[in-house]
Amino acid sequence: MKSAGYKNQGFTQLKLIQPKNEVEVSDIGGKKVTPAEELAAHIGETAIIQGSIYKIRKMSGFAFVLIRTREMVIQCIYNEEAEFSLEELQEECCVRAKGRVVKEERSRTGYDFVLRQVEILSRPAEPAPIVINQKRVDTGLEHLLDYRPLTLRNERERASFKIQEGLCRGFRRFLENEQFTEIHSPKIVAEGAEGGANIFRLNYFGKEAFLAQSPQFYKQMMVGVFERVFEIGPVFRAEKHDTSRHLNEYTSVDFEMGYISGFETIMEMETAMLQAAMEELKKTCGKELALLQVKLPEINGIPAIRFREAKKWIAEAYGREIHDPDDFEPEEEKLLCERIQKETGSEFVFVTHYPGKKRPFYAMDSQENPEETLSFDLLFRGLEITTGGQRIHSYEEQVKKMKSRGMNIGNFESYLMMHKYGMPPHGGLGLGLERLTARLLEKDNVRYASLFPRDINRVTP
Ligand code: AMO
Repeated sequence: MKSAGYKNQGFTQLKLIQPKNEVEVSDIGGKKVTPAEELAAHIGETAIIQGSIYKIRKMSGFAFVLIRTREMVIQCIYNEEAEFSLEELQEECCVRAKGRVVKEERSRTGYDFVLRQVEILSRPAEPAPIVINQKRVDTGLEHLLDYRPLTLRNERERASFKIQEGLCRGFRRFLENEQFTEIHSPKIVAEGAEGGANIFRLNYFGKEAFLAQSPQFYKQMMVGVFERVFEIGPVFRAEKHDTSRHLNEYTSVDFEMGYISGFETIMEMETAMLQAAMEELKKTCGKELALLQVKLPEINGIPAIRFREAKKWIAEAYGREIHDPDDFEPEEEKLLCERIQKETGSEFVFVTHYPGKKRPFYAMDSQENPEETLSFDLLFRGLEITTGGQRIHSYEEQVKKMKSRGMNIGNFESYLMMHKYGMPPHGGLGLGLERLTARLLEKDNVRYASLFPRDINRVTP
């Protein structure tokens, strides 16, 4: 449809927006901004780039001007070819720059960009209160988080989140390939799925509602619809303790699938999913992995050990007393990983058959030992990153288990609808994205792996 057509209908101000119109770079001529990734193919040519001035380093007779583009930091050279004064530039001002791409082996990208003209698009109102353009942001975690909109601009800081994005892309590609359907479940819910006290309560127009602790109920319901589903989205936990592994809002990577032969099917799927994500990182995040010197784990199968056996094993190997026979202490998770790695070379370990006492009501109990559930956790480099397992699919069995826990069945009518009207044997898992990212980057606090972490003391920025 042409814009003239609109005029005939009596409109005068109506404009037709064309898909992806090229940016008009009026001040410096030329129309097209070349993505940094493509510049290497334009050696010897004139090109236009856009980004923020990351750093200006004056040398004798010339200057290095680093421009932070959406993909990478480009080393630009200010010399006699420039038709503007270096004084016009300041750090964190946003520019479009026209210049020449020249081969330069010593540059990280293999080329330099020799500046000729710049168009200043905006200037900061004040100089940054914290230095962000050194190799690392040299400050403690609290300060790093206080200035997050700024500190994330640091090359290393932002690289962490390109890696996190790469992980999600790897998961998504893998799951799509395995014919999982991506879903988006509600985050305002009428009942908690995971039990425990860590649930946020809402006043929902005078009624009580909650923030979803997980997409558990909904992903199960959707197994009845699509058989295989996944979701990558926010979940909420009112953690009252300030720990290095807990956030009040985190990103949960969930999948759920039907027609499984046991919870082992879920562990096999997760092993393959993690393998695929590591391959995706190698393929698409090479420069970030190199910058942060990330050691990717080798995944050639993941060893599995029963919970009770693992507890005993650690107690004996390290001469420790068992304080809580039904759960791991953080230190035990570390020791187990250490020992497993020594014995098998794997940085991951599945711990299976968790005691029912510590598992939610939807977990299926083991036939051979009803005290245990057909569930597992996955530990990676000393930290639990996943919980998963087989769920109860029979209506009678589910109602019985809920009653035995003193739960009010009436509150769970909509959840139980799927059981009542037929469900296949199914199971799934939830993986904490920040925990996985933090361990991958060998950070000792999950907050480093969250863009804007929420904890008991922090809701800003
Ligand atoms: P669970 O409650 O164990 O299981 O959570 C699954 C995974 O989420 C991560 N995690 C957290 N990460 C950061 N901050 C927190 N406060 C936090 N709490 C949990 C952990 C954990 O392994 N519905 C089940 C999963 C399932 O069975 O499908 C669930 O939510 O990495």
